[in-house]
Amino acid sequence: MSYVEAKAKYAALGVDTDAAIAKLRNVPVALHCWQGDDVRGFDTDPSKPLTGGIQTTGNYPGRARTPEELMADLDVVLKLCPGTKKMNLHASYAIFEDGDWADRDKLEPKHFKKWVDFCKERGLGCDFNPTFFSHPKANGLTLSHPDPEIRKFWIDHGKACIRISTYLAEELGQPCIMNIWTGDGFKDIPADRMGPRVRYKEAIDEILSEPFDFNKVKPCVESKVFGIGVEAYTVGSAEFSLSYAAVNKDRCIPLMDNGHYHPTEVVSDKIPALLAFFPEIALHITRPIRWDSDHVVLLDDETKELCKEIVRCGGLEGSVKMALDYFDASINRISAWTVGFRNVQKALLMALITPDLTAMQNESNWTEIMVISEELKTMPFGEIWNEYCRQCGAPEDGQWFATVKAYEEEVLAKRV
Ligand code: RNT
Ligand code: ZN
Repeated sequence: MSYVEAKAKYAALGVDTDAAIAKLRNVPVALHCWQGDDVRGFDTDPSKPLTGGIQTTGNYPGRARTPEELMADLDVVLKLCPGTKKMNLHASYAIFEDGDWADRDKLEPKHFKKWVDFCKERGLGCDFNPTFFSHPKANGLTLSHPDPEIRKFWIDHGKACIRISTYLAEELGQPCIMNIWTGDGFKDIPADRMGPRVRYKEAIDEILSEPFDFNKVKPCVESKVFGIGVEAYTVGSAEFSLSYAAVNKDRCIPLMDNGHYHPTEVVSDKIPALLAFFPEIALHITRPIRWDSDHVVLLDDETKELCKEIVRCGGLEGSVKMALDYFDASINRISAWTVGFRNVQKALLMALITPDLTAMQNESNWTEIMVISEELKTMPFGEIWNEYCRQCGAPEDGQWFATVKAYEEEVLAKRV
């Protein structure tokens, strides 16, 4: 079947596929730099393990070890993915010139100049994240630490990151979403649950007292249910983070990561709940398996439902800031990046060409909603997707993996 035939089938359902394609092409989705090097970054000893409540597993060959390698890998991914991409960096990806190393509390915009050049050359915006993990001072607690000196170190890191985010936004002419996530928590039952949360709240207040323009820098607070090694208690729980964002709406937005909830909760349902109260929300799109395992995003039911809610709730108009967040070290990392990014694009496109059945719902016509929803599953979506890829100058399905294999042979396999 050709695109023209597929388009006619959707038109019969009242759907304009050309308009859907045109719309999706301009919606930014942030591509996380950390899939390429297993979240290691460049500012600490690469032989040290990742700490702070997140973990990568696997040792597939070809991990990027330097900024040059990571950028080269990103270039492959950017070419293989349709749509508007935006970079997403962690502070730990600072690039230091010889002898110029700075600790996290002393990071400056200049340490991200090479990333700005990278983004400018490719017409990308850039999001940013302070890195409150994988550091000698990140031992269990950071922003909620009882020791005021450690707390101050991390508050200063957060403030430095606001300045860097302003730099990124101004240089690249697009808002920078700056996400605050810490793995602060305890392995076992705490004696005091309140103290760390009050300290965490005050520490975020201090970070956000650093001057910034909320139109340029969008600080977020990301919640979590638990992490490996901190199973009993998470300082930045769902209630904590959502409440923080709610009472600081003028300078902060909530971020939901769909790996950070109890396994029967779904972020798709939480999107309209939050948008009833917040003009803007942010998402980390991932795939949890039993826990926050950060597997590559698939085109599975929840990814589709999540994207359906984003589209239905008007999120593509800017109220939902989308970012990927996963890291699989057990498979080819370029492929992991590409599969996940393409799947989010697929799910968004699928949502855009799904007829709006609101009127049927309002008439309690659940019978027809079911019939149409089920029959949509056998519509020729692949043709619409391939047309989208063609219009974006990206490879269609079936046409990109050979590039990854060749790159693995020529480049990744030589990284030993
Ligand atoms: C960890 C959080 C956090 C990180 C990244 C690297 O559970 O999801 O967003 O994955 O910041
Ligand atoms: Zn996340």
